[in-house]
Amino acid sequence: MKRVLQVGPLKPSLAQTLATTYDALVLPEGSERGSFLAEHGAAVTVAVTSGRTGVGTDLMRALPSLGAVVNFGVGYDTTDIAQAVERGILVSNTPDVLTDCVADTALGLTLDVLRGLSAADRYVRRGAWPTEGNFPLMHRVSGKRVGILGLGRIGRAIATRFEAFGCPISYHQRTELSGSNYGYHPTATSLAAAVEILVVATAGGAGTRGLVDRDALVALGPEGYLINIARGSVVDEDALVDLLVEGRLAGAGLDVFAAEPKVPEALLGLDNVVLLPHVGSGTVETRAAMEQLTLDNLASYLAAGRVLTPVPEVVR
Ligand code: 8YV
Repeated sequence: MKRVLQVGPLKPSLAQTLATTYDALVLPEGSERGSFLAEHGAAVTVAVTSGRTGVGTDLMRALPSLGAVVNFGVGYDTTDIAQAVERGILVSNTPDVLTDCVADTALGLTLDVLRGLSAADRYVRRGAWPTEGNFPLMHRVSGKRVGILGLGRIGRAIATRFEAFGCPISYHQRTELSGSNYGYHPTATSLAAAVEILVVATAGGAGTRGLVDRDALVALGPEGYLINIARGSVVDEDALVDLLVEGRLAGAGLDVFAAEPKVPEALLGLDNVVLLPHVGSGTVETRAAMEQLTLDNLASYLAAGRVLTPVPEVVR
């Protein structure tokens, strides 16, 4: 008997399908968790979770029969991939279907920060236009030098959008792409030093933690903007806040933070910073596609013991 476990909150319609079609168990929070796992842990063969929650080290250990983690979201840094690989546990995510919306969000953040759209909207709403006059001049997006950290599916979709704005593109990631027209930089800091807008589009997790460190942010400089639609862990958030407060960065557009849903207090009063509550893929259309792909992965695992879109680490 294959038992499905829901781990963490999920889109309500997805949770509903898990309950009604798959009779899924739901992992409780807090003190009930231990007794729940003692009773049901051994029966669970597949966990359905989201990138926000994941199946971490201890939970995975408490599920000895686990064969698959089906993840709603492209990012899976909250799941213990090393243990999954070691135990032969499959892990799936939801790539491709969210690429366009996340890339659109990166462009939206860029336009908003450089042109001050949210700040100008606040200016109108607080009645400042008739009393204080014209809104200050802001900065042009078209033609700016853009650096992309992580030229995967989402990074490439962001790059092609910026190309339509006439922006020269360069990038950094571990390996240089052969045949790319974009300029390669061997480090995040050299990329940051060369561009006016640095867009973080790399996967989260241990391999990229703090990749955009204080040096990289200093290199981006007082005329430079940071856009992050990836994971807060990729950027040294304390350094980012310091430099923004000190005026040593021109601005930032952030959809992700180090300790969501906590947003550093010091950013709340800054008009050159746009803060979003992790909504990169948050459209009706994209979330429906992510839900369908999650259910397709689950059905495939239950019927055939394989997932349709495995994460690269578990592809055998
Ligand atoms: C989702 C995301 O909000 O796909 C991802 O990695 O960050 C977002 O699309 C999130 O994963 C859903 O839980």
